[in-house]
Amino acid sequence: MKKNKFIVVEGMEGAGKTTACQTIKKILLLKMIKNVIIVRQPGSTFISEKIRSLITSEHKKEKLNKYSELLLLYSARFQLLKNVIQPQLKKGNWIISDRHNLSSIAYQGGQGIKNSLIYDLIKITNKFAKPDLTIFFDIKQEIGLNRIILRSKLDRIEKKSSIFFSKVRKNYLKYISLNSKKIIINANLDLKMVNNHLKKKLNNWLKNSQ
Ligand code: T5A
Repeated sequence: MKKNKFIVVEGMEGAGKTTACQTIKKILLLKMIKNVIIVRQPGSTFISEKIRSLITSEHKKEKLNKYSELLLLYSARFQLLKNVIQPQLKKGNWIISDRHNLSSIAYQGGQGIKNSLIYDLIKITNKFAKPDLTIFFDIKQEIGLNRIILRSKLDRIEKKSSIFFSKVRKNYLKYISLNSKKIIINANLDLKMVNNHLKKKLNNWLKNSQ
């Protein structure tokens, strides 16, 4: 098996991505894969975390323009790819990333930004590292949002309209179907079922991946 892999976890708010990143790490550990680093996007470097708080916070004095938001997200992504993901993969470590390019296609695409612009930025990210696998946690928006409401206060993006989130889900479903290196998990189910499905599908992928 290849020494390192770049695994991306994707899905809407409350789909269980952060929970799944820890579960994936445990599944890999059972296969004696111990050198695994979890990162989140936007975030996981000093500068990227500053950008994350800019993106997720409410700004009463000034509205964040959708193009500024896109470029901020990609600034955070380039910092993470150049300073963490690429060097760690070179060292032979595994990366699990909580979100990546597909989030931008889904969310920024959902705000009306043309895919051609996002794809130009994706081309640059691919020079640093390309995902070996994307695990998509598919959830109905109302179930995901309810989980988030139970947990904490909603952030700037989570407060957006249900029309926006239906566009996000539509984009996710369209673009994940075009990805040949994927696993799809029904994230509407209870955590035990989700974990069972994840374990089965990931072990199968590990068995077959070179
Ligand atoms: N964004 C991000 C963009 O617009 N474009 C981009 O390119 C990128 C990278 C921040 C925001 O940035 C936007 C999207 C986001 O709005 P984030 O913090 O990663 O990104 O986003 P969230 O999806 O909001 O993260 P959450 O932590 O809220 O959701 P998760 O990680 O999917 O869910 P998780 O694991 O934290 O679980 C949420 C709650 O549900 C429970 C958990 O215990 C937890 O309490 N839970 C379950 N409950 C019942 N059944 C299950 N199966 C459950 N699984 C988890």
